[in-house]
Amino acid sequence: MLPDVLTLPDGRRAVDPTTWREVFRPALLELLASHVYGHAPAAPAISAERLAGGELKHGTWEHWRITVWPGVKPLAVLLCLPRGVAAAPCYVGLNFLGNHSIVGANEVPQPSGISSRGATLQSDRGRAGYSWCVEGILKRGWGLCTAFYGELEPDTADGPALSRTWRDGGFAADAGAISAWAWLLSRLVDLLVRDRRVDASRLVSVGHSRLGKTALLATARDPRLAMVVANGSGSGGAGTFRETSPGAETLAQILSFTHWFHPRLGPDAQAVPVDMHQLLACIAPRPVLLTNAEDDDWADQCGQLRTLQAAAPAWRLLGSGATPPAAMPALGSGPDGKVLRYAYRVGPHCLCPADWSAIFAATAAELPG
Ligand code: GTR
Repeated sequence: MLPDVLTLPDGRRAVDPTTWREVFRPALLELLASHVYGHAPAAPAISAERLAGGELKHGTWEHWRITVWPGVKPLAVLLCLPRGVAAAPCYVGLNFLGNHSIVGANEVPQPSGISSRGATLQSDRGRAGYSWCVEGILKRGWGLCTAFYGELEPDTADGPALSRTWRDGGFAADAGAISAWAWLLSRLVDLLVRDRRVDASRLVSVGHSRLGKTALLATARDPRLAMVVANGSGSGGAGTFRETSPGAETLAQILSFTHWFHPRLGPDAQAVPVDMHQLLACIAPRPVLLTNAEDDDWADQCGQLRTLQAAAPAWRLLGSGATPPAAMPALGSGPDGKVLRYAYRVGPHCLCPADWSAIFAATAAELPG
């Protein structure tokens, strides 16, 4: 059984929107930080410069370099903006293969840093354009802001990590990589909110798999994100630790990625005082879209719907008319539900154009211009 989303482990209950906002949500975020992901510091003021740019069919691309933390090497950011839109809403998320994989122009640099596969590859140039549907995003008048996830926080157990730099700076020493990646996603938000060409009220975080977990945590923490899309996020994302479906990744299994989480997180789900419906609840009353694939049992497609349903009382408490789907939506039928949405498609674990069809439909419905 998942614990009631409106009750804290110490028995305190959220009874109205004020206690939710002032006591309950901060308490949930603290439980998530101190038992699951680790803490992240408040943001220093970033500095940013635009270094290159070019044309795309339905817009433009720009390469930015932002300094996110004193003494840490800069982060390369790719910003794509649509043509002819005064203030464009924007998708924002980290990518797996490098910015050059999304826009293949030679002037988009291949980032340094380490993913779980190792260094970025020149042969990936332009290869992930398909996953991100850049032209489809631009054609709809939206922008995309992204950075390579491993540039400052490598996806290895022993790499020099941002979280270690924070420790040297006197901050908590407990941040896992997901916490650091979520913090970096918010630095992209820092860049977007000061750009007049962007509609800062319509920033939607997007992430796949471990970066779907990251997008959920970033949106739970950062109220400037208006909506989240988590694709195949699974365990430690929209897949709970306590109620794992047969064939889905368990807490004990995901702990093989020790560096993703707080060092205290152990394999006994019942011993963790917080679960993933409470992570989702920290996003309330903002819209959530979970997208999943039929051949992705590991990500616990059915369990994720239960998480969405278990989180819904938080939206109701805040007066939102959110309604998650009552049952698994038909494959390929589009994003079912209201505010709390779920889309289910055929195929394997990946971010692909069919996911973007659902993302475009859900963002148009939830965040109309
Ligand atoms: C898997 C991991 C999942 C998911 C995935 C990914 O190996 O077990 O939780 O995060 O990696 O990020 O591709």
